[in-house]
Amino acid sequence: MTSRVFSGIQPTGQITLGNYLGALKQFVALQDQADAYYCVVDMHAITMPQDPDQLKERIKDLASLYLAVGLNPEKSTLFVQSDVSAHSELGWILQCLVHMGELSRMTQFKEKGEGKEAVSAGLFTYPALMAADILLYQSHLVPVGEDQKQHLELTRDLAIRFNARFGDTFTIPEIMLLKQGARIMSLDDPNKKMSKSNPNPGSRIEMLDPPDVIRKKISRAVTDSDRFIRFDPEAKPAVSNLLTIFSLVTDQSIEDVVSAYDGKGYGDFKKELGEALVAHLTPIQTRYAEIRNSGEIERLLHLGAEKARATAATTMEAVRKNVGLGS
Ligand code: ATP
Ligand code: LTN
Repeated sequence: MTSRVFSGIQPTGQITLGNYLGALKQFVALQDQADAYYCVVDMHAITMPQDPDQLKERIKDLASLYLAVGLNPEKSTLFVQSDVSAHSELGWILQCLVHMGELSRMTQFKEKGEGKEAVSAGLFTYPALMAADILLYQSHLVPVGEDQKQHLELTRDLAIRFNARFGDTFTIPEIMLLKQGARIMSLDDPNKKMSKSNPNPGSRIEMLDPPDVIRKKISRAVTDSDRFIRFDPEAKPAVSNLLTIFSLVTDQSIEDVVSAYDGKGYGDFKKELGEALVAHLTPIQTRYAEIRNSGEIERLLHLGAEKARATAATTMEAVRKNVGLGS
């Protein structure tokens, strides 16, 4: 049996190099080996306030980027979460299974809610909706960045609990984390993950940044105090992060990159990293512009939603029956 893969990204801002290297790039690699479902998780986006017109555009932006990085709608199922109402339905049922204590321990909730006057209940119960996304498709593998590990562990616990209480219903999913790239750090602070919601745009490379902006952001990225280009995430987190990025966008091992810059300074290294990024991202940006302006995206998402709905319906039938719901 081919394995089933599921993952999702929120349409909440410009997709960063962190999202790409930690998640999107793996999505593309997996589509040849698995039956993959990739979702634009718009219902997750509204756990924080969103402007409706902007959200609509961002959904299409993100779907276009899925295609531009190489996802093929004939191989994978690409769709928007809110087009498949079973996500909300199973999300509710799982909210009735998850414990308040479990949700309180989620670090993403603590980070995103911190210092805010009003935090939505949806932001708190969000992991139940994420579990629903994954379990609806009987997913075996979930490629994500490291920040999602805790949510994946909770998803597994919920699937095990559900199966024990109501009979075998869900496949228990495995997390798929990259050894390298699972946590790309901010360019202005190597102790924080690169994030699309960081108020400082200089902290991240966005997938659609123009070449000069990419070069400038890399030239201004913080480095460590000594002058040596060495991979040591503990002692030299900033340079190690740049080495990881260099290695991933040029498909070289970190050792090869380090030896190529032996005896050279940060200046040369950053300049060439900027060029490597421009070379990697320019073709993606060209494809993105073609796709985004083609008017094809709505049709593709419509087809994707139909297929996703059919798969989700089979799971929901079993869920309703096993829980004892309905007339
Ligand atoms: P925010 O940055 O606003 O907190 P996010 O980028 O973490 O949001 P999503 O857009 O849903 O949220 O993330 C999509 C995927 O990208 C997830 O699998 C997430 O783990 C991964 N990801 C996000 N940031 C990084 C990063 N800095 N390094 C590696 N992977 C990342
Ligand atoms: N929680 C994730 C986004 C997300 C997701 C999913 C990822 C929602 N549903 C299902 C994988 C599988 C985030 O914030 N990055």
